[in-house]
Amino acid sequence: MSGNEAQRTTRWRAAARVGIPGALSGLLAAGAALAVAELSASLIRREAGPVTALGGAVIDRTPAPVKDWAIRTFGTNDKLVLRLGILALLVLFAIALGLAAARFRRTAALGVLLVGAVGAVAAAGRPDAGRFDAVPSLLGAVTGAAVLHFLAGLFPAIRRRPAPDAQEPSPPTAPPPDVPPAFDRRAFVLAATSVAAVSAASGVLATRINQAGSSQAAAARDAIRLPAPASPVTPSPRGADLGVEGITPHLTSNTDFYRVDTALTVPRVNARSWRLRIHGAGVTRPLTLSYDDLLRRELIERHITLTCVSNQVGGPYAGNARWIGVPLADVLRDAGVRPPSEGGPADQLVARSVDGMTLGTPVEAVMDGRDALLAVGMNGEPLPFDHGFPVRMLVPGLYGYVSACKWIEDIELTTFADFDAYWVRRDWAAQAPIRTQSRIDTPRGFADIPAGTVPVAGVAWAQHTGIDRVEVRVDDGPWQETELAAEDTVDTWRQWRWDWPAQPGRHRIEVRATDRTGEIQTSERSDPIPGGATGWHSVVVEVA
Ligand SMILES: Nc1nc2c(c(=O)[nH]1)N[C@H]1C(S)=C(S)[C@@H](COP(=O)(O)O)O[C@H]1N2
Ligand SMILES: [Mo]
Repeated sequence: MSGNEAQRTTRWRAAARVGIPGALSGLLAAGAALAVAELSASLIRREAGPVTALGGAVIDRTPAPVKDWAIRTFGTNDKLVLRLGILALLVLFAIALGLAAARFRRTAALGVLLVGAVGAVAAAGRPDAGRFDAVPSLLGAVTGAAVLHFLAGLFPAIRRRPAPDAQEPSPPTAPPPDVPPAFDRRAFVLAATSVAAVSAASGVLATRINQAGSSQAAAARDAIRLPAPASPVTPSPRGADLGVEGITPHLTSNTDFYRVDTALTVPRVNARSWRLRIHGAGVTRPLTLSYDDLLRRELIERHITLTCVSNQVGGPYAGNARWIGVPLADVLRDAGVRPPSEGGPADQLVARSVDGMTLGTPVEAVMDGRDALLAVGMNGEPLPFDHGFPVRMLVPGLYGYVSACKWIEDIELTTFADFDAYWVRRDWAAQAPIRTQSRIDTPRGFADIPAGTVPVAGVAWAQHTGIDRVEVRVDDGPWQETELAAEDTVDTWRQWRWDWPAQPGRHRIEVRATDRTGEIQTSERSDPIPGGATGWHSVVVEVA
């Protein structure tokens, strides 16, 4: 080993001696901060936890194209990816601050406080923030800073070394400058282990408290018996399901139903204390309704196909369920609301949810006779938490983001001129009727299939207008009329099928639908933003 190498090795050893306890202290401080923050959030409000609050703030500030990309790339895992991203960033900060603490103990502790302050600001700034939502982040920050300051006091500080040629005479009693001061390894390990143990225990306790809250909410939901609807659903006609292998079933189960929302933790609303307030322009009798008030009204049950505006051509964000609810138009009339066509002053209904989401719906559409609902039931059970328990809105024919407010708690009558809802502020259209779409479910894209008769099948939707025809073509050949499933209602999607005499080779299959007004689905490709994707779905398959 050359002298130079030996010197380098010694320097590495010295760096490791400070670096390892430094990084470790940073991570332990972050762990302690998060544990204390999550524990206090479990007692104050689950959503006030710093990771959830930061995630929510990030979601709200993410530019639309990035959000679309995230939904496209990660699908419904987008929220998990976001959480992991935030945690990864915190780990990096923690290591950096821990390393800095070796030399700048107080500054590093201040850095921890600063990171915590960011969490506190994010938590307090959430649209649904409670009065104490900043507290968990602040408690966590103080804990983290104290832990880092304390641990950093136990490991050797990096001292400035005199330059090699400095002729500074040192008093004979001073220790040689290259030797780090003694490091009481046992004391550090003991302290680090204690911090880790207490943090882990707090984390477990926080999880337990959250789980207890969740199972309490689940038990309360399970105990609910929905009354029989005064107007039950007309069963889907026989033949609404064509029974083709690989096709989307006509009715979507609750577990298969897509979920799209900005909620990082699904709200668990207590139906007993839940209230819906209806107020605003033209409301002559403001109402506050309880869950029981709704259940005492006449309930109707309907099949309605819901679609998300961010669905790509051929995408999965559409589902058809059997919903039970109160006709929203009746409730609005009770409140004295008249639609614009009858001289009412409000053309927009703004729904607000317990998690601060706002959705703006045309009053005219809600009151034009369609089955707009304050829904309480989905496929025969109370709404699942994921889908808006205890009450959500649904308006056949309108994309979810302008109509289907989950966890609703407030309805305000206003105008489109006066108020932009959440997604409208992010450049999505203020008014968005669902665009006619058709999708090939089978065969799947890039499937290898044997030559012969191949069933090509899927679904098409044009909610509240109806589907009159679906055609497919292969390799730009002539359009072929498909067999349409029996129509359930104009508010539901419709299956279609065509038997393809498939010859060997690579082929491209395209589909297009015609709605009840006779309009053929446009071939022009457009992005989901601002008002929903257009264009024909196609798949390429290999026939052997
Ligand atoms: N409170 C709340 N309601 C919401 C949303 C949301 O983010 N928050 N997303 C809307 C959107 S964009 C759609 S497409 C539907 C999706 O409903 P689902 O998750 O039950 O399928 O809910 C709507 N209601
Ligand atoms: Mo959506």
